[in-house]
Amino acid sequence: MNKKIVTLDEFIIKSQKGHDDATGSLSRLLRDIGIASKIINREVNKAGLVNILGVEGSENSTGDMVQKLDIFANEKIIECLSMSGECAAIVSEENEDIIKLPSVNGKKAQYVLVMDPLDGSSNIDVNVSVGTIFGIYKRKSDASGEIELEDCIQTGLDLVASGYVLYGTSTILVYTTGSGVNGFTLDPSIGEFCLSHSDMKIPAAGNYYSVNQGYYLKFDLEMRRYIDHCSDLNLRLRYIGSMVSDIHRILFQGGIFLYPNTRKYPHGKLRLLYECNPMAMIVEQAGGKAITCGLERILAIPVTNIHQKATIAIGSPDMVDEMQKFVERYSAVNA
Ligand code: P6P
Repeated sequence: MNKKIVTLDEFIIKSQKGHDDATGSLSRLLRDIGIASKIINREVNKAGLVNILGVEGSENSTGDMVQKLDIFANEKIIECLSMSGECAAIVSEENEDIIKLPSVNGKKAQYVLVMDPLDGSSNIDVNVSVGTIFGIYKRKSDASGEIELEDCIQTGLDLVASGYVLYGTSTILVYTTGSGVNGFTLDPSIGEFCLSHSDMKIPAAGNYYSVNQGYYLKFDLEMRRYIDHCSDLNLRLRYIGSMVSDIHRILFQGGIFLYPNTRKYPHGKLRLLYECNPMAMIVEQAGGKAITCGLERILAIPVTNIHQKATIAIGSPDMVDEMQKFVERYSAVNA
């Protein structure tokens, strides 16, 4: 007998039933993200055909060259979330400033979305998987007033939901609202994200480590010693330069992903608010760990500006613990 299909919409509504105070706003917001992801998926899958490849030429707020698909993804998510009125503001890697969304039918939107609309976009032209990363906060200020910076620069511990969409050999949406992690694979034949991975748990350890080995000589001593240790253990190096893809593998098969500080990126390259925090919430909810290379818990780091950077070591708990021991042993700070 065929297993019952549980769509993302059904799952979201069923999950909401567990929360008496739920008004349905968060559910509608999550469904809006699902809709935007399907539209982005359609374009990502035909990027090579409709000449939306190629570098737009402009630089985004983080100084990266912008791909046209980045802009498309950014605009689609903003458009979808503007229609339902559940989101009061958006922080995006593609926008220097906070995007304030107009009220819809007088609704007082309770939520703020932080996102990297298309992470790993430098891979688009070579047909390597890319992803959307998102986090959702409940605004702190009164919903009848203007959005304030404090609504957007909350720590990761205040996230009410986080997720990512990986546009790969199949398209999968993985998210958590703080009660476990579930994965939904897009079935193009019915245009629905269908529950494919229930209550995901990361293995305690794995055979993969993921780091840009090209920067090895630019890493601090403690990171080089830990990377040497991974190599001594004959772990497999897998790094495709797309954070969502690299961490997705580790979530499923175990391992550790590292983006340490280098001379070029003294505070790390990845963004705390809309890359590190959402991925850290997901991995922690799946039983993993996420810390900086300075051993701070990612989710607890105070956020002072919306494009703040952080170093990160994220993945299987036993492997993050072992990396921590190397930092404690070899770090100049502890010397
Ligand atoms: P590097 C993609 O540009 C990204 O933001 C992440 O998806 C990825 O993990 C990282 O940067 C790759 O950076 O310096 O190794 O090319």
